[in-house]
Amino acid sequence: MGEKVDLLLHSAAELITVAGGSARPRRGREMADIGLIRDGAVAVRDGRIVAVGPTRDVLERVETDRATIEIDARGKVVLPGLVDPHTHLVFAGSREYELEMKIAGVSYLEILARGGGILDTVRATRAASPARLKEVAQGYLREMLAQGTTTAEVKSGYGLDLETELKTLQVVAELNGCQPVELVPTFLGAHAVPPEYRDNPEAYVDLVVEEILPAVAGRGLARFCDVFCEEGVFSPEQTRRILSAARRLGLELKLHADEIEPLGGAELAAQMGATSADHLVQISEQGIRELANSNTVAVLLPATTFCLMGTQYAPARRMLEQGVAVALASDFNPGSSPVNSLPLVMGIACRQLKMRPAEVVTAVTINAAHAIGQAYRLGSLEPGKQADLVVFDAPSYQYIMYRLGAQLVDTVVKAGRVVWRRRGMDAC
Ligand code: IZC
Ligand code: ZN
Repeated sequence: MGEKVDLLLHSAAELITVAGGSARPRRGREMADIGLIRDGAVAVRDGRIVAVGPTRDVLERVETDRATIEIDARGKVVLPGLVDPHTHLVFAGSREYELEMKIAGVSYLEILARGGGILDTVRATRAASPARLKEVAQGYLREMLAQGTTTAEVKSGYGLDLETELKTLQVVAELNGCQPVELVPTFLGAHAVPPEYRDNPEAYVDLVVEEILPAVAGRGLARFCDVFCEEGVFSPEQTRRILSAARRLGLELKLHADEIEPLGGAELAAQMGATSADHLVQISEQGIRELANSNTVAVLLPATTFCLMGTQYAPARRMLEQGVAVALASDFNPGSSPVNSLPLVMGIACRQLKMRPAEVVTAVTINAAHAIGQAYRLGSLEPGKQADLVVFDAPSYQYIMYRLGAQLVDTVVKAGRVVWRRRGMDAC
């Protein structure tokens, strides 16, 4: 007699398990190892995976009844639920006018220096009610779920004062559980210097370290602390000070590193034992070596370079050759990446980072889960893990990246429940 199951997905043309990478992130050559099973099946009970394998084997081991939900994935590809390890999801307003400015050649940092960019979103976010912020974020989360994202990291950082940073992280906490996408919160109070502190940025760093961080940590509102370490934003010294304070308060570390100017952010992240170093477009050879010898995951954000109309992308191939563990994320935010579709990011990663489709799959599943400290329970299809999976209407996993911009997601399962299904079009 087999085990009784609640959900049985079977007959997938390709079942991509990405199994075997839960203890440490995959790096170098291991990133192409995605555990492909043809004619694959997954069985789920109480939200967890109980069996994975060829359909024939799984059917022999489990028992179904009328209450079992069956997903026939014939002709389709199944991936672990996609994990987006870097987003700025909670904000008010939008910045489509920056598109015109970028076309006219105005740079991202120039827009910020003029008091626009992040600071424009800060004004709108401070003025928005928590209910409004929640409603707006929920709309974006629906779009993300429909593209296969089942877990996302979310940063604060459009408050830049105690009240609005807490308001933002409270909204993240409320969104967790009232909709299907699981959220992991990060405090990014050091995202920009707010206008009130324009003439004395060091006093804003004092405020973050002495007041805002302790309030966030004390309320258990964030797992990670991040800093935008960039020319004209926060220096490596200020970054080190903020992250050291965060670590003393029990938060884990992340870093916006070497995005526009090479400031040694990758080295700083590796030396401080950060969970991830993100962006890395301008990473140095030394930074690559230090990341390769650390447990820090490199989170690359190629949709951002694309949206900023950059000509230089992060040196992903060099990083992979040197043994860096690479993940990919959307960087969803109203300025540099209004993109929240991971399949689009995956397609850009193939073309601009020259990552192979199998490496890309690892980068948005198990390595992305490592980048937010969730690999022990998410990011692969293995017995014991939470049953988060996405069914793509695609004949092979490479097809997902090949069909740039297409909507191929057929079904999304979160913790064993079907949470999204594609509706058909009325045929003529
Ligand atoms: O709103 O521009 N890079 N932070 C660092 C951002 C982009 C978000 C924004
Ligand atoms: Zn970011």
